[in-house]
Amino acid sequence: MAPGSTPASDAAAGNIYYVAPNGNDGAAGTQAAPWASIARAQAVTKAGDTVYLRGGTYAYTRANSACSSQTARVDAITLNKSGSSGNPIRYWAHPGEKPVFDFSRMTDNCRIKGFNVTGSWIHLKGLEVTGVPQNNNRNAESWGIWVSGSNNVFEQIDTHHHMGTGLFISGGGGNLVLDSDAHDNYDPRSSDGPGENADGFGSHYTPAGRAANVFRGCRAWWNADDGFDLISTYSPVVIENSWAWRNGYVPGTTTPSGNGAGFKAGGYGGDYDASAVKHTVRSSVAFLNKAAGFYANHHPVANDFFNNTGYGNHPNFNMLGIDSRGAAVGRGQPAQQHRPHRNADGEHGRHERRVQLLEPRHPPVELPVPGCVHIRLGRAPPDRREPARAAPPPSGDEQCPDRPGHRRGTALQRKCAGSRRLRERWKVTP
Ligand SMILES: [Ca+2]
Ligand SMILES: [Ca+2]
Repeated sequence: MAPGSTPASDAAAGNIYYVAPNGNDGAAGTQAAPWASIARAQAVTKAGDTVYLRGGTYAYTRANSACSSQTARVDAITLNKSGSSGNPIRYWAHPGEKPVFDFSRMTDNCRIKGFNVTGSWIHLKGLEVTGVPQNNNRNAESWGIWVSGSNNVFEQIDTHHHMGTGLFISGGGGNLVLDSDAHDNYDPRSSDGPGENADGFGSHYTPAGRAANVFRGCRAWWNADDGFDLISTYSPVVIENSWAWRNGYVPGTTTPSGNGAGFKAGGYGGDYDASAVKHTVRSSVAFLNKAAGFYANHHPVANDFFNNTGYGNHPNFNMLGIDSRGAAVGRGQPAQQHRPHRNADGEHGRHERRVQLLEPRHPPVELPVPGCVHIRLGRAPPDRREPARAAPPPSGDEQCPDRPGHRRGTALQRKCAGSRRLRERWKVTP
């Protein structure tokens, strides 16, 4: 198919191009003759165009510019061409395929951004992003995906095993992070100490008056610092229908590492800031995080924490705020929060929550709403040096409210299929 032709079945109005690991940047960018790099695609695309990334690994060994010092910042990929409202530039996984951007062999001796998204109205979908390193110990962290543009969409992104935060919004507003995962991020060479800055998702430094950045349907686990972190930002952030667990540990272990909050919703480094805005965390779940599940982090105004569930965190909810004199003060009462019950003997009883932790997402890829979430620890208490245990397969009588458009039988069939894979991955004995 030649660039410029648009199949009637495709929603995109603009041109369609192709990039593949075995492509050639001197080629035509067609399905039959794809380009090799996303950079080559960006040079041609304009608002409304779609670039399909074929499955396979796109391995990077050096940034697109040189380090000017050991503390300079360089990018493997810079997305600086913007789409427009209603006509984003789309960089999408080819349907049914998994493009993997592997930055683990980059050797640049300074701070590295895997993707640096400075443009706006860009839509990334279905990409796996992994392995951004720290190649010296003079910086706080590197970053998997850095976002300073606005009105971008990051959908079905799997960002993991970076020496820094998985997806870091810095200054942009109106971005949507949708149905995405950030996990196993750990910054062992951080100048602040090992593990101190590798969050799953972050939103920081956005000036006042911008549209909210939104995280919806996202999962953050086994990040060395926090699952979600909203410190030092001046426009609101909304986190909803999202999960955070096992943050604050060296990935894959229960060795303590960084701060370890599940959802760290605001704050300004412990200082009172009169420009603070209200953030919202709702319909979300935090469990087995090293520190608080839901944490206000000295925020100067009361955030909205609605309809959240905390289990096995330390503590589940910490609404620590700060007043104008700098004194510690409780900021707001979380509404409709839930802490699963324990029986008197300490065993986790019938009201415990059970989660299919790492069940692959299925179309549609939204996470279950909390009314359908069940956390179960298995027989191992959370402080043993072994991974969190996924739940055994659902019993036949498990009651989960159906989402609109879903039949219960179909949902349960998926859960049972997923739990077999979980047992292998987590060595769960039913
Ligand atoms: Ca930290
Ligand atoms: Ca953090």
